[in-house]
Amino acid sequence: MTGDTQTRPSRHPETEIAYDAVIVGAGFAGMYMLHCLRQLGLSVRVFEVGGGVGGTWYWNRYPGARCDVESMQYSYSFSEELDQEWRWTEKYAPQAEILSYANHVADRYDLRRDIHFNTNVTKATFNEDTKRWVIETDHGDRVNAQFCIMAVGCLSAANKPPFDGLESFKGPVHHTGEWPHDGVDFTGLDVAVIGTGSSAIQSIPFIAQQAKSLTVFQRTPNYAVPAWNEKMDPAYERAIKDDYPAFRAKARARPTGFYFPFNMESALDATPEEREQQYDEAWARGGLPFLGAYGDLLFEKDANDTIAKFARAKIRAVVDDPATADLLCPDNIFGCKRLCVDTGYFEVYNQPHVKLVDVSQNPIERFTETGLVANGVEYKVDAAVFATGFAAMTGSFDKITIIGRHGQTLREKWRAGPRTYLGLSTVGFPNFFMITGPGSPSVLANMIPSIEQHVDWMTDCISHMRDIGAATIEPELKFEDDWVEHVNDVAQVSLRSTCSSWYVGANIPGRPRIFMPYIGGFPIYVNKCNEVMTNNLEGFTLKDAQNNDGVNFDVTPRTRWTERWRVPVDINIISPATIAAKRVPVV
Ligand code: N01
Repeated sequence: MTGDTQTRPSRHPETEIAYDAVIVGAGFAGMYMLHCLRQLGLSVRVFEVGGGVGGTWYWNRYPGARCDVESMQYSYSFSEELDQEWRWTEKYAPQAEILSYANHVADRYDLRRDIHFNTNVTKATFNEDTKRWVIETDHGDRVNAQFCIMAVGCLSAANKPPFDGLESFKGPVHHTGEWPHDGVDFTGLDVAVIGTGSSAIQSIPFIAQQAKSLTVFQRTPNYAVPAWNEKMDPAYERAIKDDYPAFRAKARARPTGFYFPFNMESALDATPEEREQQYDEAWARGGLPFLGAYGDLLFEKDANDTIAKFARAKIRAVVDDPATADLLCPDNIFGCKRLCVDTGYFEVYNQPHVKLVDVSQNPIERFTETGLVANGVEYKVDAAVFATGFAAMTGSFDKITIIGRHGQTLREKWRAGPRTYLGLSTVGFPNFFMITGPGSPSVLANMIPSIEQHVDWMTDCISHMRDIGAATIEPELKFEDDWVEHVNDVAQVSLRSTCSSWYVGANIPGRPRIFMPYIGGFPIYVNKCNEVMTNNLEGFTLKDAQNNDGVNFDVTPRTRWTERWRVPVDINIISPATIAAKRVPVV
């Protein structure tokens, strides 16, 4: 399978260098973590497997890739100057512009000098004697650090199904999450796309423009709402920039961490005519906010049925061939899998050179030298695109051998599913932090605020540890167990816990089924983190270098960084009243 082909840097491996912190990954999380730790005066090394900054947006360069959170909200909020100076050109930013933004931030804050690119962290081991992490890379680096911080991304470990015969296929195979930097020219080629998730739905219209023929292999159809993307409206941009902090604050108070209009009424209280009008209006706004048409869509099956029916009718209205339209219509919960946002996706199937193949009943059998076989038919193709997603949330951790206390690996600990305290840390792995780890809102919220909030919390935590002379911090088992239970309990409130999605690890055979992100809403979660901080890091054990706990540690941490995350809760999903009413839009 092709992918990023960067040459390895000609640098000497770093051996036996002691850092205060090592950060794994230089996406938006690793970059901001580096920026903050520098301000504390820490020495930091970042290792990044890619050839540049940007993480997800460095790798996912497939045609049509763009964010489906509005660009005015999908950016760092830590600097008013940065907010004011950067100008987005479209309502929803394309991948290249988001990557330019990441590079702009890296330049502005001179981040690259502490980052080693093209370097894959292979192993991280906690040394119980020195209380330091030893971090090893495929470049021969072996450094140690007090803190090991994982900024590895939630959707970064590509899922490449091991189809029989794949190695015999003569044509190129590209995964959307590892797209070649020089682009791919499909002109005149017969192309197969496997998968119909967000990446497929964004890329298929572009691939269809070039390919001689395009065959899409669909295991599960997906709902998609039009983006109605447009050039940035300068008046809208001005209005937000006139008081960006107030706009950011409004967004943080929402369960999703981004702002959009929504209606808290029940879909079931409306007449069919009222519902139709409401859905028409929400559809006209487009994108993820469509789910805000009513408050109970993700909580009441009967309510969800009404929006699912509306969305299916939209598909049938676009797709000319009724049999193809039938195949494209999902019959599962609307928004149960991550909702897709499209531009001209369903229309593609009206083009004579595009064909949809249903592999829901019988999986793709095998690849041959010249194509692939499904339902007993060989489809001859020149190139294949795997839009097959990711080993979500935990896949990037699994790729590294992470060894905590008593030689326990993280893989072993998480064999039955990830266990964390607040998605920030995990028992048995002292001084090991995860930015947007499983058990935090992460993928259910706006990623960049989720990242910033975690980084700010960690920065206050590390600053506090230095103030009081603590050598290690580790969560306590009871608190971790309670948090895992709470994450599960809250998930049960939502219809999202009921379907086979990557949220529960169901997209890849053999993965444990557990709802991984925290669905209770961003502000509730943020306030919980703040409470833990001000309650003297409740649920964590801090120890000094002699392994004593509790000595001189009874000092309330300062909250210099987390201060900006004291947010009101606009909607509270986890109060008993909300659970009873089951009403909250969560996208
Ligand atoms: O991956 P996916 P993605 N045989 O897992 C199919 C974010 N994102 O890269 O549904 C045949 O959603 C699989 O089938 P099934 C966003 O959070 C955001 O598209 O498992 N098919 C599915 O159709 C998104 O949710 C943006 O039955 C196989 C597809 O491959 C997440 O990333 C853009 C198969 C994978 O879909 C992941 O999206 C892009 C097999 N063996 C992504 N294995 C935006 O911001 C898998 N499939 C807009």
